[in-house]
Amino acid sequence: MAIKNLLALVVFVSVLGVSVAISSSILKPEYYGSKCADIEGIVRRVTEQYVLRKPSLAASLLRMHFHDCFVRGCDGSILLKSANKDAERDSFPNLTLRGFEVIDAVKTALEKKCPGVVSCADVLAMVARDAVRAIGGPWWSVPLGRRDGRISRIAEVNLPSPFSNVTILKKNFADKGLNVKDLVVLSGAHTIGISSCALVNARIYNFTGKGDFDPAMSPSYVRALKKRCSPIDFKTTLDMDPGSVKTFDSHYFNAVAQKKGLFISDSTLLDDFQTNLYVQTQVISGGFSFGKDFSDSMVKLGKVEILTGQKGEIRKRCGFVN
Ligand code: HEM
Ligand SMILES: *[C@@H]1O[C@H](CO)[C@@H](O)[C@H](O)[C@H]1NC(C)=O
Ligand SMILES: *[C@@H]1O[C@H](CO)[C@@H](O)[C@H](O)[C@H]1NC(C)=O
Ligand SMILES: CC(=O)N[C@H]1CO[C@H](CO)[C@@H](O)[C@@H]1O
Repeated sequence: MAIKNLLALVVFVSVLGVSVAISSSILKPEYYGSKCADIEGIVRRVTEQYVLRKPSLAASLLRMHFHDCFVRGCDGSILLKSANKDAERDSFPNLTLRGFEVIDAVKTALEKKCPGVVSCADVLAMVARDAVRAIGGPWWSVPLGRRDGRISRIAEVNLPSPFSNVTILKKNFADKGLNVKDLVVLSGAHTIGISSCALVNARIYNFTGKGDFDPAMSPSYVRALKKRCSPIDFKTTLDMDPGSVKTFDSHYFNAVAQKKGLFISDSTLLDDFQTNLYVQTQVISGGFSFGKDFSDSMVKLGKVEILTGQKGEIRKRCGFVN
């Protein structure tokens, strides 16, 4: 009876056009409980196998979940392969995505135990969490029950740009139902991982076309970056959070506060009252609330435009629709 009422409510609310908000509350950590035992243990063990051997994978797996959620929602569409090379994963920002083999290994292990039960979108959400945890980051309970999409289009990839200011970024996040706090907290993911000179050279060599650098950057940081990146170097890797790139901590906010944000999208967090206040608070408190805040915002990110109920499918292989 209670379930019937709930379904009626969902149908009613979907008709009103707010199915996103309601369906997201359908996700729950124990979703697979009776359908397959020890899912969480399998995902964690396989993820750890890879990440402990190669810790740099953690950053890419976390970023993969973010990219999945921001394009067509958290529906595993980032994982789909296209023979014509026109899927999300073929787009420019994907070039540095690594770790698809981790997702495949986890999915294979799950399929062996309970075929056709766990969605690839859920696998990705759990792997991102376990990868962060494996390198010393926080742990959060991942609400489950997402279904996999069948569509992945390169033309739809419209991720926040590293060249955007905070006004634009706030809008990008608001469009996904995420607020200003989520923006600054999730930017803290840049406490791990790497980028390359390609995305930074314009900022340090020719910011306004006069051979200058972005005044939002500290001159000593610019000098260090120039040492590593020649003006025609588009390959050499750069740490996102120099000096603390391998551990998931709050050091990123120290870097931003010292004008050592790698991208404009990092530095610009000082330009808005609320994001600036958050940065300074984490610096002063030594990241007092960052772990908890990050966990909360990741759960929200993981609910963006999800497919539930009869929508989508449970993919058998994450790279291909059934
Ligand atoms: C605020 C908007 C954001 C922008 C503009 C942005 C932009 C970028 C860019 C340009 C890179 C470098 C990629 C490359 O060189 O190929 C990067 C790396 C990364 N991003 Fe973001 N990002 C944003 C938010 C996020 C969020 C919300 C997360 C996760 C929750 C995230 C996680 C990461 C990680 C972990 C890396 C390092 C990847 C690696 O080492 O392979 N980013 N980001
Ligand atoms: C942010 O960027 C947009 C687009 O480039 C621009 O129109 C706007 O003026 C910028 N805002 C601020 C506060 O710099
Ligand atoms: C800097 O930018 C200006 C204007 O876009 C361009 O004319 C000049 O060639 C650039 N200089 C370098 C070193 O790239
Ligand atoms: C990891 C991955 O799938 N990379 C692809 C990203 O997109 C380019 C084309 O733009 C492909 O060549 C890569 O294989």
